[in-house]
Amino acid sequence: MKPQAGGAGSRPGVNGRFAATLVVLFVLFFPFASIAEEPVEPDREPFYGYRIVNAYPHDPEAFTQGLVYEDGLLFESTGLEGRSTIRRVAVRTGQVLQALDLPADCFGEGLTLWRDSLVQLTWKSGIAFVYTKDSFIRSKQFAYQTEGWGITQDGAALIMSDGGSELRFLAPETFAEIRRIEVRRRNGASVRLLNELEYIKGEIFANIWHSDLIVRISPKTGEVLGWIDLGGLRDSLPASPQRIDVLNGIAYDAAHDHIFVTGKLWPRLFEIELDSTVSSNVPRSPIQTQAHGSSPLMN
Ligand SMILES: [Ca+2]
Repeated sequence: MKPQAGGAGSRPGVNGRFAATLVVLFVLFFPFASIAEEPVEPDREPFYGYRIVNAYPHDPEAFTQGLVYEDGLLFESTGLEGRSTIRRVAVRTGQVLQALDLPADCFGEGLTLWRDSLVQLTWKSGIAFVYTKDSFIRSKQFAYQTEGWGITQDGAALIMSDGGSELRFLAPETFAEIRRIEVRRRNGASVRLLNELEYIKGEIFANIWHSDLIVRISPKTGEVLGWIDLGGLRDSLPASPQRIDVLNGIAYDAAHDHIFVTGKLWPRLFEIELDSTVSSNVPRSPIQTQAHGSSPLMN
């Protein structure tokens, strides 16, 4: 399809002040405890634009929770009890080439590749399943104490989110915690609801649950490096018999420096290219931050 601009381009001014006023009104009239909707500070944390390179079919029944790309194929984890799977998917057709059901009481979550294995989290079962990459034979499993949301890896450690503002670095062979970081904005506010993850060129990209935002994170410090607002992708989603749910799913094609993104029950998978220009657009999705220590919402 024809590439489209997204995100970048506008300048601050009347529109920015109007949007800021809307944010202020929102905070005044919806004073939820522990969640603060903040106006964007584009001079402090850059918003990066993007360009749609391609759009492909995506199974509208797939409640996408984890997404990984390798050699022209996607590996995908889907959620919901009784409907959770791990699957191998052809990018261009969206065809599911191979799928394995999870136990009916398990809710599939994040997914990552580790050498010749796939590691899949479950939401509340406290179990990570490990499969052979080629045949989906379940080779072992790990136990953990937190909720499982997203997972990726940096070549040395697995990196896991639990819906809060922390990311845990785990030993790939034992799942033992090595260290953890808290994701914080430059103003000190922690960023919660970190969901699906992808390690891209030395940064961690994370979906923020219930928003169309991806946050770019320093793996060393947890500092927010920037944002991408993918709300514009919804304009390119066709009508679907299913209720289209939230953005979720980030996979990286290093050979082309492109990113694949989709969402829960989305009928499209998008291939995008990041724009190096920094946008001052106010995002459609308010950024949710909270004081340290508050508990995450339900995934
Ligand atoms: Ca991913």
